Amino acid sequence: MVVASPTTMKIEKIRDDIELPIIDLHSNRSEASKLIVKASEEYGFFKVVNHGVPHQIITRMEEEAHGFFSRPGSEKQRAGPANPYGYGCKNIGLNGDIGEVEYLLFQTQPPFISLKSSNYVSNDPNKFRCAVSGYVEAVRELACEILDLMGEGLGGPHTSILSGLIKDVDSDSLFRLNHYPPSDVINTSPSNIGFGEHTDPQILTLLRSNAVQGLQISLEDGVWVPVNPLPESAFCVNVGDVLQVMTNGRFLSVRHRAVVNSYKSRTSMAYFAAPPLHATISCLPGLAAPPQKPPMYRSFTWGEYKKAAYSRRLGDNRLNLFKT
Ligand code: GA4
Repeated sequence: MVVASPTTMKIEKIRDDIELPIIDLHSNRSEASKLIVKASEEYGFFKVVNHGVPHQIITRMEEEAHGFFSRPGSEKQRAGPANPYGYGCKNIGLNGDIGEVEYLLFQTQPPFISLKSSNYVSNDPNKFRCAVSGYVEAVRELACEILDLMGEGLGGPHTSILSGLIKDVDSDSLFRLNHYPPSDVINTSPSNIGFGEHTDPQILTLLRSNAVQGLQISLEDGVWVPVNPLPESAFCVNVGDVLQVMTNGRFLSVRHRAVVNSYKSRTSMAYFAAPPLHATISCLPGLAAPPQKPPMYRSFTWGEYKKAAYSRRLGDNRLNLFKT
């Protein structure tokens, strides 16, 4: 399908939906690890089922998220403005990006919940805080499991380097709740872009959404591919910029976006697994072999990379700044 984007009148190509690889984490370990590596190389995206995150932890968080987004606008605004953490409505980041989305963005390390906004997220802030910490703990474990499977599948001496970065007490991981209102509510906006195209700066992202379609990924330049939101029990996983650097470009941090294309509202919950700010990011041992295969990126700290990301626009290519 070819459509003209209403804001830019740029012609866009949208392909039929794809079903991303679905990896069963209960299956044979070496098989699962091979499939995860293959999907990370080909798509930078895959889904996991039988992931071990208890259903009630997910539904409790979904209910709290729903409760928050159903509050009157004036109440929600008290949990903002996002700077970059807290409640944001339409403004994304700090450099003028906008989208048809409202969200709550948290740091996951204590004292994430002491941020001023936490008193305004619910009539029972403690219940909200418990839901967030239970969810974050469970998805962090899942992220570590996936990173260990990646480490094993990549071979080399240090299979737990990746998960070690997330387990660190200083890990800079984030948690985000997004609400994309139904498109019929957006009668004043010329755009159907909920969250504009970008790559995730971190190591790995674990996303849950309700059954409403909205996520699109860009596999070839200029062609957008909608991702089927099913199965609902799955987590959608994607490779972030740091993992592309650490695998020397073998795993792909793929551009993606969220569109508001439905009469139903879409909610999503994203956990962004990140290293500590002081951690040095460089290619994993064994994945660069100079002179034939030199490291594609220079070493940097996560703090340095995060600063570069947060001082630029959403759609900017940040990895190019660190190429060797
Ligand atoms: C994209 C991934 C995460 O949602 C996020 C986003 C962050 C924000 O919303 O504040 C950024 C964006 C994200 C990348 C570039 C910068 C920072 C908005 C933006 C313009 C929380 C993150 O870590 O990077």
